[in-house]
Amino acid sequence: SGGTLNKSGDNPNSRTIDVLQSMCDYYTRTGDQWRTLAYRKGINVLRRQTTKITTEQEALHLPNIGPRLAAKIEEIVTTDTLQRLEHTRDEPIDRALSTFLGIYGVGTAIAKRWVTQGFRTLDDLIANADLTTNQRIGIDHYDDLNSRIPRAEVCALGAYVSREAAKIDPAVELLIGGSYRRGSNSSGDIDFIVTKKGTASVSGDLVNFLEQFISILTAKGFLVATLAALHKTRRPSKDGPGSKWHGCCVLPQSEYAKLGITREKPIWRRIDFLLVPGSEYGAALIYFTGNDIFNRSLRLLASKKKMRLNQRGLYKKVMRGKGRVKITEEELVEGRDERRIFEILGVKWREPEGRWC
Ligand code: DCP
Ligand code: MG
Ligand code: MN
Repeated sequence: SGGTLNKSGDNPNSRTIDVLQSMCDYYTRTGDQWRTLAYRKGINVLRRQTTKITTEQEALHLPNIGPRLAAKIEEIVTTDTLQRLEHTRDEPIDRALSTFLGIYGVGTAIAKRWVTQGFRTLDDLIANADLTTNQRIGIDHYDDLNSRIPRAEVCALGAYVSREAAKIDPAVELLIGGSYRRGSNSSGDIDFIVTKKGTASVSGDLVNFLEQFISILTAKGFLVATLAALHKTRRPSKDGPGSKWHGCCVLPQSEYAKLGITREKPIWRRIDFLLVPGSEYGAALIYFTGNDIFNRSLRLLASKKKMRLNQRGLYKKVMRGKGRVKITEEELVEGRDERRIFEILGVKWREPEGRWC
């Protein structure tokens, strides 16, 4: 299966996918889990098509696409939109929810609370809501943070960051995971996996590196906001979120110029760093490459095989203990090697480009 087909944008069904995705987002907001799932499945099937699906009949022949979705696909192709979707635009509460969910870090609970409190617009929030620092950043840079980053810009950001990293510690390796590694032609953010060969923990070299790196990149004006600060003293745990830093960055004008783009005002981009010891690199690669649905199905498969997969490794449950005292413990099976984790799980290797669900 050719991975390039998955890049939304150069897919012949990209307009259909976009409209269905908006409809899917609507059903997610209204809490309609059944329709949300049906749309997600349908979208993923369309993503894999190499030709444009134009009629209800053609759509019906595809797996996971029922009569209702098939009719919607034809409606999108012939009218360029969906009546049902247009109707949602007249629902002020849904419009408000949709706007609020676009604020970084805001989930359904907060968005719904604001709606209940009578807020409908970002200006309402700025004027009257109790906002955290991050929510304020998310509102002040709403348009920037809601625009996708073109692949070429992700590349440029990656090159800049790697160049600066090498000046501090050339043995530190940076790789861009997330949708970029899956081959997407645009990304919501830039996900850096930061590792160093021979490390079994992030404390020491890796944490020291990132601490220094953040302060240098901030001084240079590349990093412009911190959304989740680096926890240096986090106790190591099997499930812990790991050492990460979340924030915003701007590509220097000179780097934009190299791309042939002139910008009066630099665009704020979301950037994440995840610190990973060499011993956990494979598991972290799987987790941070995603997508989230693919990760969920791998974890489910692991649990069916009496194992557990998380971003640190693949574990198996073992029974220990003498006499009547039985203790179930977890033993690391594999953490370092991405391919080995697939093998042990009994899953055929999938290139990152194929990991869309
Ligand atoms: N991830 C996950 N479960 C979550 C959040 C993230 O498994 N709830 C994993 C899978 C994601 C990866 O982390 O692919 C990176 O998270 P992002 O939110 O950055 O998602 P993507 O990079 O996949 O998409 P986008 O282009 O929107 O950033
Ligand atoms: Mg991402
Ligand atoms: Mn991310």
